[in-house]
Amino acid sequence: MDSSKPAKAVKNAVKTASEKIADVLTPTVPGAPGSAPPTVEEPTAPHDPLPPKSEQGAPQTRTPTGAETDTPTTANGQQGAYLTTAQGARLRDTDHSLKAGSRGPTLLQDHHLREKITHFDHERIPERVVHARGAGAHGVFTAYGTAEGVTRAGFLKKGRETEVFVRFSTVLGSRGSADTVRDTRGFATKFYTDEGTFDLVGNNMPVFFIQDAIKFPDIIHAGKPHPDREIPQAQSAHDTFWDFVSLHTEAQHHTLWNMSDRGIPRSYRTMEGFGVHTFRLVNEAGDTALAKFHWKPTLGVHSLTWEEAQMLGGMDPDFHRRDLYDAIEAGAFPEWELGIQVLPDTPEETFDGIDLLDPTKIVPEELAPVQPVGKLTLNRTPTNFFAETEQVAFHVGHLPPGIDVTNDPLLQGRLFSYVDTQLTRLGGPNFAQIPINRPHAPVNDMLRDGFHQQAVHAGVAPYRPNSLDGGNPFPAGDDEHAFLDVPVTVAEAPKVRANPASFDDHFSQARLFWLSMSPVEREHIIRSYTFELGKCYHQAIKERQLQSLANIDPELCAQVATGLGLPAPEPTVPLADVTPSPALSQVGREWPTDGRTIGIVVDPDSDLDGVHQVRAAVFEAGMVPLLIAPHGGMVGDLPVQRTFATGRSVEFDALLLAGAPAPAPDAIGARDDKAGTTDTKTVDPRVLLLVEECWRHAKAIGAWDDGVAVLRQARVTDTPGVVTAGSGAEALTAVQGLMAAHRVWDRFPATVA
Ligand code: HDE
Repeated sequence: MDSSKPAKAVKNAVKTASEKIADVLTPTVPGAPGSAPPTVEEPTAPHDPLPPKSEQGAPQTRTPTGAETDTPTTANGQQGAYLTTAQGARLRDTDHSLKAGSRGPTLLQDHHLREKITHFDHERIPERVVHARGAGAHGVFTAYGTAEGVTRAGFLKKGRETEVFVRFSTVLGSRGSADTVRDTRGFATKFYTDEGTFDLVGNNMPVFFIQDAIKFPDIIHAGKPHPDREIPQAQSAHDTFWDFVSLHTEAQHHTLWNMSDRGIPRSYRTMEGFGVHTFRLVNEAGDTALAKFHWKPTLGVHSLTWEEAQMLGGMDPDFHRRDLYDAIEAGAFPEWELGIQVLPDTPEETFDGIDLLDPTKIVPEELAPVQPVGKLTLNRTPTNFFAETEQVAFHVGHLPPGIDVTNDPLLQGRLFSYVDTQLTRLGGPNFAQIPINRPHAPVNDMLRDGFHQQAVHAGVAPYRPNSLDGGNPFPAGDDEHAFLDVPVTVAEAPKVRANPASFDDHFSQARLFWLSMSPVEREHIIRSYTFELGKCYHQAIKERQLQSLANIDPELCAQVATGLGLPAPEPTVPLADVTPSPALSQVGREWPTDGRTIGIVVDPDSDLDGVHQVRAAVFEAGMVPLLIAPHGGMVGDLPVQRTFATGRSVEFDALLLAGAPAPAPDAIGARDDKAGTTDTKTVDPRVLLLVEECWRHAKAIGAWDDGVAVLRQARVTDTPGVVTAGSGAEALTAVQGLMAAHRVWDRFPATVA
């Protein structure tokens, strides 16, 4: 099979970048539902289903056993112009049940009613026990060829393009929970390689709470809502979480990552991803190496502020999925480089004293550089959430030849869990035949029958050895790209329930992480611990966690203790003498601003020509302008996206002010709480609130013309990151320059060194 074919199909299915740019200059902002604008009157002329939106993709139309079909992906969707039953019989009415007279009763013979309601009654499937809340996208992975020396995996050969599906997720929350909660994020990638599917099921943090899979139910039970009241939803700021992590101190390193800005990403597009475990690579010659996988986002790693995250939980609980879909629709395709840290495969399975089987440990990049091996581009949104994002089934055991597992005891347990969970979640053993899960390699297993079997297997001998089916299927060797279970020597040892002694070090790498943070990142960590522990009811739990903080760093402990009103304990272990890893810090560099959102405040008296130019320039820069005005509809000939009533600062990465709108008619507390009182204000109070919040969240703010008066009234002129300019173009240039650093960090000097 031509391995590059799937990727070509991806390319054909999406618009080229220049077509996208032409689109956005039209100009439109992303997010409108449906592929054609609706009419006011209900349509009555029959026609075929509308096509999907231009940025939407769908799983290839492969057969259940992996064969290409050359059928358009829309063939999996509804067909024809007329309403039918599930069996294809056309229907003339779906608005009334069949009754004995118009006043009833309803007749049991109404098979259409029963089919419709019965199917509806069974529309839900169990949500994932963890990572229930997620969003996915299709894309393509292009290999650089730089991994060819260490792995025989075909999809990593130079220039090879492989279709992928990625699902991002939070861990703790239910399927309907908010995107922006403080939590670890899942980053699971399905590579449809022509040697079998490879799933890299990772997180946005490189370490895990536990070292042994047998503790997974414990940590998840502790993090999920309390079993009696079922609160709180999707968060760790509660007693059971802190009870567990303060007792099970191997969780401290991961907990510190969660308390850092990594726990509240700005976007899925600005997250790193990590395979977490050490994997074993094997090359053509049979040589092995140990490796850790990393995803590096082109846009850099960026986070929300804690207040933004909390506000977004209410204002826009779908913030991250909306951001992902909007960015793809706007042509700002999210990109990551896949990198590997290659480590010698020694019998000790350690590197520079770090136990590579311990998933609570990282290997600092300064010790083993991350070598880029390919690029991932997400370029299509799903056509149907349930069919694709909900039904996609990842498994750490989906491995291509050239990549194998290690004895990491967490990974070993996962190898069991991921198939097991799908049996309940997807209703039987044939989940690999669901379109999003179908491999892009020929499937010739001897698995048969079961619920929802979609393959029509021929032959009489699904067993080996056989002669009745001519001996088929045949075992493959190295020449036929067979998967290789690397013949690692297992030392003779007694059966024990125990960890190696090296797993006992629970604090040194947590300290390494703390010491690698910039001052502002440390401030954020202090406030997270203080907030989360402040939400716990029991003092014993807070005291116990403070002890762990003392063992990580006395200053961190002292600052959190002050916030909690408790004494700071002394360390009970010697503080580790570690070398910081600057690569762990998120701040201090500049990154592209593609796909970022700029709010522009306008009113009919603003410099509308200037706004026109700025709006076009924002689109041209690959960002999204959202006009915020006193009322909906149009201001001049400009379409309004948000009003002072519907918009909120947290939606924007930066703010531009083109005018100083007087209080609008709805700027009264009774109509809009945000307005409060207008008694003393000449500018609409919602605009002042916008400025205040953007300022508080260290966002770049620019104004020109009448907009400058707003800055004065908000008392933020002459503060860092607030620009007054002679024109809209000038204001935008300055603001975009500031956005490259993500936030105006020097607006709030840190108090800790
Ligand atoms: Fe998972 N995990 N996990 N996990 N995990 C699942 O599989 C499990 C672990 C991760 O978007 C489940 O299909 C056990 C580490 C992601 O569909 C389940 C253990 C890491 C996703 C499961 C772990 C992860 C899952 C739930 C300890 C980071 C979402 C539904 C041994 C490296 C995938 C499902 C998606 C999902 C079990 C530990 C990442 C129950 C038993 C470590 C990103 O099988």
